[in-house]
Amino acid sequence: MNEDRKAINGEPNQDTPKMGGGLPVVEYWARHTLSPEGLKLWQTLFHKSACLSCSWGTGGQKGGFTNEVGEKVQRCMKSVESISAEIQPPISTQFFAHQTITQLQQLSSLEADRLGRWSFPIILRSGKSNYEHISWSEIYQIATAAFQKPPERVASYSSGRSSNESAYLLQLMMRALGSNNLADCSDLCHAPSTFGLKQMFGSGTSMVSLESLKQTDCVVLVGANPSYNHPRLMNELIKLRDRGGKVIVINPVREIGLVKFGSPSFPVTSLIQGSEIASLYLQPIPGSDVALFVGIQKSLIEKNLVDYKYLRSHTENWQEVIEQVNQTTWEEITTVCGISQAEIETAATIIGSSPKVVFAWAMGITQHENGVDNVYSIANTALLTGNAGKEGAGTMPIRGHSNVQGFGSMGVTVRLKQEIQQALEKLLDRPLSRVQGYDTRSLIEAADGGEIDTLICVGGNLYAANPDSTQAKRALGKIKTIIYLATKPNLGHFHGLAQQNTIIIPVLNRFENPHKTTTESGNNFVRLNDEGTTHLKDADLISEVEFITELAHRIHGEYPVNWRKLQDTKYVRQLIAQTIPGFEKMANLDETKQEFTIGGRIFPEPKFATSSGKAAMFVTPLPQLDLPDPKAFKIPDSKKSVVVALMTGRSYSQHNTVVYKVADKYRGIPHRNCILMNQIDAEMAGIKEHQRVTVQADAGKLENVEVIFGTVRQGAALMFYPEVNAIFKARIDRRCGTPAFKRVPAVVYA
Ligand SMILES: Nc1nc2c(c(=O)[nH]1)N[C@H]1C(S)=C(S)[C@@H](COP(=O)(O)OP(=O)(O)OC[C@H]3O[C@@H](n4cnc5c(=O)[nH]c(N)nc54)[C@H](O)[C@@H]3O)O[C@H]1N2
Ligand SMILES: Nc1nc2c(c(=O)[nH]1)N[C@H]1C(S)=C(S)[C@@H](COP(=O)(O)OP(=O)(O)OC[C@H]3O[C@@H](n4cnc5c(=O)[nH]c(N)nc54)[C@H](O)[C@@H]3O)O[C@H]1N2
Ligand code: SF4
Ligand SMILES: [Mo]
Repeated sequence: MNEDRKAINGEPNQDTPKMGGGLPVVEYWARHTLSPEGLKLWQTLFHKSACLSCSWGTGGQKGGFTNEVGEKVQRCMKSVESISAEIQPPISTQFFAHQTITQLQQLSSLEADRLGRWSFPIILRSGKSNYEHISWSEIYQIATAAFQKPPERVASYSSGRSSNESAYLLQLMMRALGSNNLADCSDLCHAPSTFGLKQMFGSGTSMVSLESLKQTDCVVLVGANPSYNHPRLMNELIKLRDRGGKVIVINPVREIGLVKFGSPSFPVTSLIQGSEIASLYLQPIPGSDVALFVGIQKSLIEKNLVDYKYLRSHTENWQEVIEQVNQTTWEEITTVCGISQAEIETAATIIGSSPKVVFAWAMGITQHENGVDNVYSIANTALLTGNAGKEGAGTMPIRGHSNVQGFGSMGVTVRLKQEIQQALEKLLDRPLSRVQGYDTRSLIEAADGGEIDTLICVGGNLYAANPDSTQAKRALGKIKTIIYLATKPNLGHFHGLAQQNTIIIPVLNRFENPHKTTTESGNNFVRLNDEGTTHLKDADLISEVEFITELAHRIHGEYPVNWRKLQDTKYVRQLIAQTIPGFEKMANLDETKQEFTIGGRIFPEPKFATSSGKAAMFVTPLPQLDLPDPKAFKIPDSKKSVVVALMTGRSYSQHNTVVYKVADKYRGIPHRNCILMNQIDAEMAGIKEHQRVTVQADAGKLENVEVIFGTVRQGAALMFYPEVNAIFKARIDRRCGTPAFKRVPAVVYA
């Protein structure tokens, strides 16, 4: 890299380690597993259930350390991190008598999580300043009354840590009411992938199984940082490089763990000296991935690396896509994405000459106003090179929560598959409501407009996960009753308060439930989780399944099922097998214990789940990525400032809205209130490293933010959520409602 390019792409600060992973990971493991909590931690790691943390999925019936292809693998330290949080002591019954809601609102995300586990049900009544204990009978009384409202005025939100069984029951309860308001965290996450892939292939999930990934020659990793968020995927990348394959990373930030990673799974060859991950690292402008992929397509055409025979036999609309690419000039492409033609050509050569290529992506692709186009452009590239419908190749959205994909499969979605709709109509013996349900963003808007009376949240943190925290708080404050089912306290429980009654139901987690449950990984693998016990011995907890079925029984009686019988989750699995296509094996999973890959999603040949069997291709317009002038932010003319495309995402030690540690050591960021910037941008605004600045967007500003220089491309910057959600409004991809969390126009000034 010449000096100019180096500066444009940013240089590492002196606190950045030389590689991701490495010994600190092992130290973390050792510290926790050898600590007083160690015994419980080990027991949980060995428990036959899927890891709580990410969608990669580890554990299940074959044991806590086995993956779906039977390999003995490490549970990464993120798994330990998430278990440690769950095995905290209970919050004492006296705690809330002494803590007013105003005091609780002062807590940071980390402090809220550290309060301990929810261990008895509580309520905050309107006009009261403290949460107080509430009896189960009163809970059901309030909740039942709250659901006796017009179906359009009741809603649910969910987060993908719960089980398939609770997801299925939740949607059945809501749809039996006539409500389609099933908002889910996936609306803020991979909805563009689900939407885009469904249009193209007839199936909205990854088409690459773990086995298939092991056959690939090249992974194109776009807008994802698995060294933080899916650590075991790193092992697959290391093995790929070891067998001579290539990894192309596309990310405005040069993430150290994607450059070099020391994996504890390979103590001799990788842990200490690190393994090289990226063969090629491209740092485009945030939000410009369509341009980059159109560039790759253009180069593939020019180098005659397009598989026309494949296009003719297995795709539709390919001519239009090629036509658009031909009409787009190199100048347009390189201006929009900020990557040189030569670098794009290098990427195209690698992709076009690798026999089998997997295209994997996460939030850097989906969380944009053109998130669906981003997905189309990646999948178009796969199709142009014949890389879909064969082993070792295909499109692979890297999903988020450990069971978020299961929630979608179970029908917790505002875009229900027709086959499920029909099966549910048969079960309910009447048509489902045709009123369009609220996804997460439209739920917030509807609540803000006073159109929601009752909300049930099965996990998650609706308040802190959304953009514009002031709006989220106001909107939730107009809902009359909110019922939160949760394992641990979070910001939402203290800021996302209802107008009349806010109820918190303490629930058992995946390894504590008295019954078996199932979860689905991002690789379409369904795992069976054994029953377990909780360390919260004197607590008054309930399983999600028991609460939802009990509530549904009170709302619906025995319609359309005997809800209480479903407290034995075996019967829920039988219902799932009957009504959800691809899940037939659920019917006797309890007997067979045969975990399985869902049918109809992995395509071994280029015959897709569309009506024609061909993949549909879509033209992807290049985005307009101008940033506003500093004047647009109405800061005094005298202030020197710089406008950046602010990416918001995860630090090394957090799980979504829950912060475990303040520092992000692999990016050299010492605490939460920092902005990672390119040195050239900062200097243009007269800002020095470690100086304190204001970062302002269209909904507010954060002050006293410390500037950290790092390997982020010029014009872009990075901050952490949930804190940063205070300052910007939601701009969404209209097709699926996902906010542009990864491109927030913001001004930085001292
Ligand atoms: N430990 C841990 N694991 C997790 C989570 C967690 O919080 N902690 N969260 C889970 C969930 S719900 C999810 S969705 C996933 C999230 O996993 P990721 O998607 O990996 O996480 P993010 O931090 O949101 O963003 C990923 C990357 O996108 C890059 N990026 C930003 N903008 C752009 C862009 O315009 N183009 C490109 N190409 N790249 C861009 C960022 O630099 C960053 O490296 O992880 C899951 N796993
Ligand atoms: N600015 C910005 N905002 C973002 C994102 C971003 O990248 N940038 N990412 C978005 C994404 S990808 C997502 S997925 C959302 C995440 O949004 P959510 O899924 O709504 O939020 P989480 O922080 O994962 O929710 C954590 C809470 O879930 C509860 N919980 C944990 N386990 C269980 C369980 O087993 N059962 C129940 N009932 N509750 C449980 C605990 O109380 C915990 O505090 O945030 C989105 N918001
Ligand atoms: S990669 Fe994900 S599923 Fe596997 S152990 Fe780590 S956090 Fe758990
Ligand atoms: Mo997510």
